Amino acid sequence: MDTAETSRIKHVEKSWDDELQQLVQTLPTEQGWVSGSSLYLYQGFWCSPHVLKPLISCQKHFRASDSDVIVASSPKCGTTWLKALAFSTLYRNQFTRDENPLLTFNPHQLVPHLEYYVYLNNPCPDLENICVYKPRLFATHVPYASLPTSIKDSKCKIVYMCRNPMDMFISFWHFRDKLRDESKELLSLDEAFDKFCHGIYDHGPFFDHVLSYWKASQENPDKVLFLKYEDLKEDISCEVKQLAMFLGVPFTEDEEKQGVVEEIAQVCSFESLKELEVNKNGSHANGNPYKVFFRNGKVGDWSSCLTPAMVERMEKLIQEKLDTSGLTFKLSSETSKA
Ligand code: PAP
Repeated sequence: MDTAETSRIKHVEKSWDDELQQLVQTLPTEQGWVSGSSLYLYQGFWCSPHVLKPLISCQKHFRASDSDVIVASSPKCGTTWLKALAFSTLYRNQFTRDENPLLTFNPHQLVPHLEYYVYLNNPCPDLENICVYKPRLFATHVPYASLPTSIKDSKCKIVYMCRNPMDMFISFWHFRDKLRDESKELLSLDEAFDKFCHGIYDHGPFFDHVLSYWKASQENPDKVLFLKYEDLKEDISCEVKQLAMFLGVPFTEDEEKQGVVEEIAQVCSFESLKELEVNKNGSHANGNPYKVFFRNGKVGDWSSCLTPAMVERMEKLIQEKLDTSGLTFKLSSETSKA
């Protein structure tokens, strides 16, 4: 790159940083769950300052193509699982069972996150190089309304994964705890729960996030597939078949007879991913160990952590927020509540 080009890029980056600084000053802010951290309310959802820049870069520059697949989720709703399943289903004919890259790479390496990875340090990343397999598969935590316009306007497909808010909350609190710097303190479960109920956590409010994709899936079921963590736990084969059908790569009769669906379910299961060397001892480029993405992977874990008062508060919120939406959550492996 010549000197003129280098200085042009520096100039663009400087003016972009200035623009961002100005924007940040106009955004409502709240303290995050870890001491010294803050969250900004951007386009109606809360996000950490380090995500704002790549997120806005992505909104400005990402051009979806019709064949792209986007896996979307609110954090801790089963993103890792969905990435593994989408990857293994979509590309199953591009490698043999024993050569599935999932056996040696973490799902987050294989399905890059748009705002946490692809646009993290570069407003114009080389997408073709980042996506080794085709069609391209990306992930995002952004609510539907804030997706880059081309994702909404193109024919690309979106698969959304949600999870009941009580398990999601507990999972998020533990995740924050495991990743925090030892010198920082995490809010108590009580305090964090209160913030969560007010929607204040990365990519919250929870109900706005979930409902944004729920409505999109109802309006356009060919574009947005809405999956629930609890349903996958209950009948993974049925959900994997639905996923494959939605992505336009249905399993053939032969594949079904050969047990390909069950193989995919097995390789992507919590138990098998958790035991892989990469997920036990590997870590992300930012230093975060991959093992933090595999805690216990259960439905109903909240029941041993939340007080009856917390449960009552959340049940009321669920009723109030989901109201007539038609969306329901399974809160444990036995009962189903709206
Ligand atoms: P992310 O949104 O930050 O990428 P995400 O993968 O959604 O994280 O959340 C991790 C949760 O999914 C953990 O839940 P837990 O804390 O309640 O245990 C993790 O255990 C669970 N998880 C990860 N992989 C799987 C899997 N293959 N099957 C089921 N659950 C899984």
